[in-house]
Amino acid sequence: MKMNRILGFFLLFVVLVSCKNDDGADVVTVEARLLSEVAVENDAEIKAYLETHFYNYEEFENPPAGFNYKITYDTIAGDNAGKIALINQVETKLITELSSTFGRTDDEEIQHTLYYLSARDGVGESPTIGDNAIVLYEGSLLDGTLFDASSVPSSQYLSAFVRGYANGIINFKAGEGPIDNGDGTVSFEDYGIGAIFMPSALGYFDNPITSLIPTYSPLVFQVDVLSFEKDTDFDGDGIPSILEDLDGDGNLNNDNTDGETEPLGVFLPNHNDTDDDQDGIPTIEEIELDADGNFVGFLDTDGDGTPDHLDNDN
Ligand SMILES: [Ca+2]
Ligand SMILES: [Ca+2]
Ligand SMILES: [Ca+2]
Ligand SMILES: [Ca+2]
Repeated sequence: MKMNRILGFFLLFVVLVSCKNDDGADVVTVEARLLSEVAVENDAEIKAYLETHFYNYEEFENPPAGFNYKITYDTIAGDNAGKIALINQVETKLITELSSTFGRTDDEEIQHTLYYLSARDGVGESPTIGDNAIVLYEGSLLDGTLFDASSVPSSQYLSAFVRGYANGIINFKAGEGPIDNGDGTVSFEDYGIGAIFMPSALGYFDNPITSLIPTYSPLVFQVDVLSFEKDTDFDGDGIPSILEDLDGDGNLNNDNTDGETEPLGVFLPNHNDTDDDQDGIPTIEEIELDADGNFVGFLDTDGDGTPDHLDNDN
């Protein structure tokens, strides 16, 4: 239930489109489908799409004059019968999701496949799941219905977004920039461009952010990873967010050292908590920083193996 709350919080955090209530007083009911059942169905749907579609890889290989570097898709048929299918160009990553994330009590733990496509490699590094990334994005359904798009570069703390999106972006490389154009504008060059195909459990599952997305729907995102803030410290406690993933599973939202003692209704995972052990001493005062305030390392004053900022009896 606690995870559901935090997911709710983060979903609110990422609402980038206007949500309208349905007109009238009709009661909308959502069928509570099993995570395991939806996972199989979504994966089959994504695979069928990837097997029967290609993207404009020839344009990315030899960009025509004025090419806009947008990924477009078409069906493999007719004149395009010889194109290389997306399924042969994507990479995959397995991500386990729990039904309890969605408030379910059936204790399902299901592995999902995330598919991602790099259309253009960036010249920079890749962000981690704990970083702020500066991106342009477009979200759509497999049938091409666009449900959200950025109009200007957007700074996004990746761990505040749905897992499929964040876990896709970290595979792409940023470019160079921001480059000051001297006229009050900045630009980015040679950044990574890619696409992400995700099952609904790595997206919005039974609680879409807009009525344009059907419940339990797979999602497709196109992203331009312009830049990122290396070693982002989201809660400002002196520790780069990525180092607050205690179990190292690539999910920052399931590490909450003081979860048992946080006040009712509060669930602050360590990357979003300025006093991680709730001993009243801010984390930033329980770690080692250099003279400029940069993170140096953890302290373990009583030598019990638990660092001071996670040790409430120290
Ligand atoms: Ca974790
Ligand atoms: Ca906490
Ligand atoms: Ca923290
Ligand atoms: Ca503390």
